[in-house]
This record gives sequence, C-alpha cells and structure tokens, in this order.
Amino acid sequence: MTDTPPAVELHVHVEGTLEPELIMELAQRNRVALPYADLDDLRARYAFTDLSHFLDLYYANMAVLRHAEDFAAMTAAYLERAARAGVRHVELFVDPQAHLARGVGVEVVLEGVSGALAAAPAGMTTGLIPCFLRDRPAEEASEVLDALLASGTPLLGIGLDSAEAGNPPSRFADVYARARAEGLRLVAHAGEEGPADYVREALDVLGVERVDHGIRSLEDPALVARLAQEAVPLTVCPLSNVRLRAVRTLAAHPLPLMLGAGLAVSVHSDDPAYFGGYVDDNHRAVVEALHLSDEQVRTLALNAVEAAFVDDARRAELR
Ligand code: ES4
Ligand code: ZN
Repeated sequence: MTDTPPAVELHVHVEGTLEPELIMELAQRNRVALPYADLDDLRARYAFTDLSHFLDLYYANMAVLRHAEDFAAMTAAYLERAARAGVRHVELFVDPQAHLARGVGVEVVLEGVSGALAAAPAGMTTGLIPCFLRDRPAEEASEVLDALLASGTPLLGIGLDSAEAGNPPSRFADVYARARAEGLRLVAHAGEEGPADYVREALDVLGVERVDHGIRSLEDPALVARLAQEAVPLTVCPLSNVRLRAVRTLAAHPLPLMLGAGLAVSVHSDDPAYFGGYVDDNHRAVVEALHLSDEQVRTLALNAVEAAFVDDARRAELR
C-alpha cells in the first residue's frame, strides 16, 4: 500500500489542539480553577452528543489561556506534533472572539499564536486564519476585523465557525466583503450540521474560495454538480464528524461518495485534541475504515495541495 502521508493541514483550530495535559498545566500556572477533579475527570467529558455539546467544553477549556505565552505554548506544541506527522504546510484557525469574551485582547492572542508560527519548524510554511463566531452578532465580527487589521499581524484569510444550525452565512456578507477588499482569502464552515443551502450561501453571498466540512452538500444533487464543476475545495474532518455525530460511524462516512462525485475533498483534523487524532490519524483512520484505494489516497493528498493558499512555487514543492 502506498500511503502518501498528508503534507497539508487546512482545517485545524488552534484552540482545538489544546491537549488535556496542557489544560491542567496552564490552569495551575495561571491559577485558573477548573471544574474537573483531575485529568481523568476532564477526559471523561470528551464523549460529545453534537457540535454544541463539544463547543461548550471547547470554549470552557479556553479559560486557561490568559497570556501571549500560553497561546504561544499551545501553538508551538501543535506545530511540533504536525512536523512529526510530516506536515509541511499549515493554515491555522484561531477564534479571537472566544478570548475577547473572557477579557483577553485580540493583540494578546495574535502575539502568542503568530509568534509561534513565525518560529515554525524548518521546512514548514504556515498561515493564520482568524474565524468569526457565527453565533455572535455580525457587528462584533466587524469590530474584530478592525482589530485584526490594526494589529499589523500577517493574516492569510478569515473564516466562520461555531454553532452552525440557525446561523446562516449571509449575516456576515459585509464583513466578508471588507476582508476581501483587504486582500484576505475567504473560507467558511458550512454544511457541517447546517443544511446544503448554507454551503450555497457561503459561495454566493460570502464569496468563499474553500468550504470547511461541506458534507451535507450531498443532500443537494444540484449543489454537488456545481461544487464538482467549479472544483470548490471541501476540507473534510472524518474523526470530527463521527465524534460530533454528523456521521454515524467512520465506515459510513460519505468521503468515498464525495470522491466519487468528483468533489475536491481533502482530509483534515478540526480539533485534534478533542476528536481523537491529528491529520495523520484522520488519514490512517479513513484509509482503513473506508478501504481507500491508492488512487483515492493520492487524490486526497493532491486536493489538499491544490486547495492551499500558497504561491505557485510553494505549491510545486508540496506536490
Ligand atoms: C469547530 Cl468542529 C467545529 N465546528 C464549528 N466550529 C468549530 N470551532 C471549533 N471547532
Ligand atoms: Zn472546524
């Protein structure tokens, strides 16, 4: 079996790489009281029923992130883990509003995360994609965009995440138009727990160049045809989909259907510390559970390279 290791990670939330051990360590260091007796008690809470159940824990655990050094430690630990998996290019999501809501400023978050990205392992290229929380007001997203731009931190693009059901992309049309005018690349989570219509909205109203998840697009054949025709990249996160019960089992994951439909899918990790694995683990898991052929494996790896926001020279190196 030729098992081309995934070299490109395009869908990972930095806060979702916060491992339980680091949560406990930072809680001690920052004297943050957590409602868990110990590491095992914390780990026992990782059996999620759906996206919002996961998000409750994901946001709660962020309480331990207080200083730029905490964000840097989390990011550096992730990059080290990614490098060990052979990852050569990372586009990293961060949720500034989740920290702002706790009194931690955008500058603190960016200083820590982008500082660690600047010191990424040799040979690895990186980019930062702040995401707006779709379950918070668009006005707040707009203010955060101002703060992001004012920070002077190099940014690759913007994204949209958090609780999807009932929070359509269209509310963020103005924010996306502004980001586009600033030269930022545009992505959004859509069709994870929300309907196929949200994928269409993300494309038509926000003008996204890449869709995060997009698995529910399969419910709309006309949309599938369009996504294939336009070669819209979809960053699929199989272990996430199973753990958040968007998909019943890994063996029932629609990835082969998506490949069969000619969609530009690639495999990524989402929140690896919460969902049982990093991009290499996701890759191994689907190859095994779905009995992917060498050709399918190669297609997934190539799709990720083509979907990356890199220049031609770097893309040629990654291929
Ligand atoms: C997320 Cl799995 C998932 N879905 C939507 N928003 C998110 N933020 C972090 N992980
Ligand atoms: Zn995600």
